[in-house]
Amino acid sequence: MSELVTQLEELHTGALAALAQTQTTDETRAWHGDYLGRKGKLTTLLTGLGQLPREERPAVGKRANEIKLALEQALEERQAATAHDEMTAALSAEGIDVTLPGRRPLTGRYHPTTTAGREIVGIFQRMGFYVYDAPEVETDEMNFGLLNFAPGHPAREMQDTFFTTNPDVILRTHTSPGQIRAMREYAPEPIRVVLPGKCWRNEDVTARAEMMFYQVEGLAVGHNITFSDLKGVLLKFFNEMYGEGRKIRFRKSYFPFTEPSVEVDVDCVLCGGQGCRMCKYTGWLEIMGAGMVHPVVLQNGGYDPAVFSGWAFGMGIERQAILKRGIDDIRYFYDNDVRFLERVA
Ligand code: FA5
Repeated sequence: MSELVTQLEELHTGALAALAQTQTTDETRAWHGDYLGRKGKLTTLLTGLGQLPREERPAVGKRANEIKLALEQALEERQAATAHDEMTAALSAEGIDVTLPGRRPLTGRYHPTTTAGREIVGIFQRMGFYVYDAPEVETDEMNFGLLNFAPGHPAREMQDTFFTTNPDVILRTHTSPGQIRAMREYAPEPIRVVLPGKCWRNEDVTARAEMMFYQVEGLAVGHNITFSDLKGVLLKFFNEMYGEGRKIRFRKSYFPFTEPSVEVDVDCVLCGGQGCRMCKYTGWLEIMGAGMVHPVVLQNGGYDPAVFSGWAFGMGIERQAILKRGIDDIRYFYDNDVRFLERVA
């Protein structure tokens, strides 16, 4: 028997013993490199085959092949065993304890502006108003001209405007242009609509004013619509929104698109009318502008002012949410601080 065969047999035994020691897939891979790889012990040993006498080579070669196959087979079995052990260990480490209480999945919630907006719109819907959607990007004509703001009239400066690169196209500064759109769609039928939506004003941001905010516009046009209907509808609204017994007051005001015009205030719910930062120490919160639709605006909407009359109002949605939930600063609404959104929603 040649020396090489003895070495092969020793390698076989040694390799099997080493393989039995492996515990992990990584270790079996390393073992493969040590014995069967291109620079492994078996390959190295077999380079001696060429030095053997010609007649011995076939038998030794055959035995070498058998050993190689046997080692490959043993490796396959060992790898299957270690993979199984590893899987079992991983499963038991990550084991599911079905008796543990479940984890509550995170769910979204409505933004306080959405909640307040829906609440406001819902109250008016129950009084028979339809919801009318109008665009957020408007023409200067719709936002101002048709609402009776004369060109260059100082009233335009009441609402600092964001312009687009086309000076005739602006971000609407209030929901009132929707009045014209709704009237033009329905005239000469009587209408009762509310128009909720986003508005922009190029203003200094303070505790009471944002650059982007939401309004709800209200509009009623018909044959015998009076100022006292407006008062009745708004009283009903405030009692539904803030509970019976709320105090409101009308102050005379000016809007180019209403005549007469009023500012509607509610007693401050934060301080109960005592005076605080929110109400600028007056005890009253300014909630909305309102008034009888100006005859020129009725006409621009397609109604004959000799036959039809109407009133309109516009209120800030955030201001309602502030009142209802005792928030003292409008800037929280769009800061996107989740702690605020979770607390108030
Ligand atoms: C108007 O915007 C009128 N279009 C309202 C109106 C409609 C009058 C129909 C008559 C008839 P005013 O600028 O006052 O009016 O705004 C109405 C309300 O929007 C305010 O009372 C306030 O609640 C809200 N608001 C106005 N500017 C801001 C702002 N920068 N940030 C937050 N809310 C605002």
